[in-house]
Amino acid sequence: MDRRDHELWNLKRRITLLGDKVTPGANGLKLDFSTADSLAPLNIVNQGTATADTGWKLAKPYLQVGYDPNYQDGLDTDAILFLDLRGRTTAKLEFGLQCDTEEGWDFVEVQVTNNASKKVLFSLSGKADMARYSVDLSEFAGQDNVAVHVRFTSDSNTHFAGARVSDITLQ
Ligand SMILES: [Ca+2]
Repeated sequence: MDRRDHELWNLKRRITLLGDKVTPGANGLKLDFSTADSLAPLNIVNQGTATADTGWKLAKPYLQVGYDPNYQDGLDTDAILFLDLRGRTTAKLEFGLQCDTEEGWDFVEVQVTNNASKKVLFSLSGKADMARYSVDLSEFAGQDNVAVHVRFTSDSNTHFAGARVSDITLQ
């Protein structure tokens, strides 16, 4: 990554450190956006043209970008879940996602950062009906500072409906 990108990631990591770190219990963690009153413990970080209105927001029953109206160009909006995975030997993220974006240019991604690295573990672009997806986070089990980023980005032109997340679970 280039210098500016690196600086932005460091900035986001500092902001995230101020937020709630979650230690998933024996039953894991479930964020159900049909019943949630807020996005906590998710931390929303907006860059580019993204604002509280145009970035990820709670629009029951979804965590949502766009959809009535369509999303905007130039978005970089990140819903970050900061995890303490010490004491775990495995970890699996699951979520329901509907997507309608400009294929190849506008993306929903799951990126995971820890003290050492940033990895893209899931990427979806184009049109996809609501479906469930899972991402294996076991390589991060046992670690203290694990940040899971559900990130939506759009380029400088052409936009469609957006992205909707129904729930996020960690098991
Ligand atoms: Ca676009």
